Amino acid sequence: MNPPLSFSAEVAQAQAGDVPVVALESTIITHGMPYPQNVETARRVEVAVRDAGAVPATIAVMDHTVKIGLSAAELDTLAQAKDVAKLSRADLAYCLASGKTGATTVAATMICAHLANIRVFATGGIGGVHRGAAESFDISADLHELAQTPVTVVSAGAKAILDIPKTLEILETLGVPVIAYGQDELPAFWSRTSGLKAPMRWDTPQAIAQAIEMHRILGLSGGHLIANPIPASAEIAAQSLEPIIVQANAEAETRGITGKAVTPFLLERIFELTEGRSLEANIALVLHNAHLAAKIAICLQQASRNT
Ligand code: PSU
Ligand code: MN
Repeated sequence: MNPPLSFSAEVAQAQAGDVPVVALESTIITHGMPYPQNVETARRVEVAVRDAGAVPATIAVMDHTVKIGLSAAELDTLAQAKDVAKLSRADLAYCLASGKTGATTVAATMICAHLANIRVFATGGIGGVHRGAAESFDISADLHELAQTPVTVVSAGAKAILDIPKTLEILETLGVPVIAYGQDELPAFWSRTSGLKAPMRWDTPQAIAQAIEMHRILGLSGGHLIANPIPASAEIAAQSLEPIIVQANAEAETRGITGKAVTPFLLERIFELTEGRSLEANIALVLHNAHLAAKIAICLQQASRNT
């Protein structure tokens, strides 16, 4: 039996015609942003991918099927649905077998994208090592997925709510190439700076595509993490955000929030504490990542034609 994938007409047509496809996750819709901004953003991200010359495939689990590309109606239903499961590697088969609706995190989206033959994926920020992980052991499964599944994830760096130095250490241990786009410093999601030098840097989508292709030719497992700095016009200065992040993390601890609930809780509290500014920045950076992901997907297709 083949994996239960169902392709939207747009994605099926793109793949048949050799048009590059960019995967998009759905946890950002169900657990990362409030309604209606979540569905508005999801639509705009799809448009950004098309405008850059590729085809978007938003991925989610519905009715015992992995949807590779959602219809407008499916996207709308998902964005308003309550009790959608947040799916990582561990939950994917369970959700499919049960027939429940599930939104895919970075890890699960990578798995589904790979099954669907999609090599590039755009999101906001990946999960990573949480602050206080020495006690809580809270390290996102996204990091291990990057080590084993050959999909390039275009993000705005690791979220500033995380322990970014430890996140980089784990990525290094796991052998995941982390590439900053167009600058030396690793960006930190809402801001362009993190105070940390990125392990690698490239300045064009062509160069990124060539490196990805070489990784594949060498037979190396896993994906790439591309860290694309948020546009300067949309950034929130790291210093102004830091006290809010500290407060949100402290509240999560006091309230005993653990596991999958941590990241959604922190994002929501930061949204409230910044009076919506964090959401505006989040939307700007996802759109920006969608554009770069489409450009990389186009170059990757050209690069693999030549090898
Ligand atoms: N980036 C965002 N918003 C989000 C997420 C990422 O801008 O909601 C989601 C992604 O789906 C990511 C997940 O994979 O948060 C990480 O969750 P955890 O920390 O529980 O692994
Ligand atoms: Mn976690």
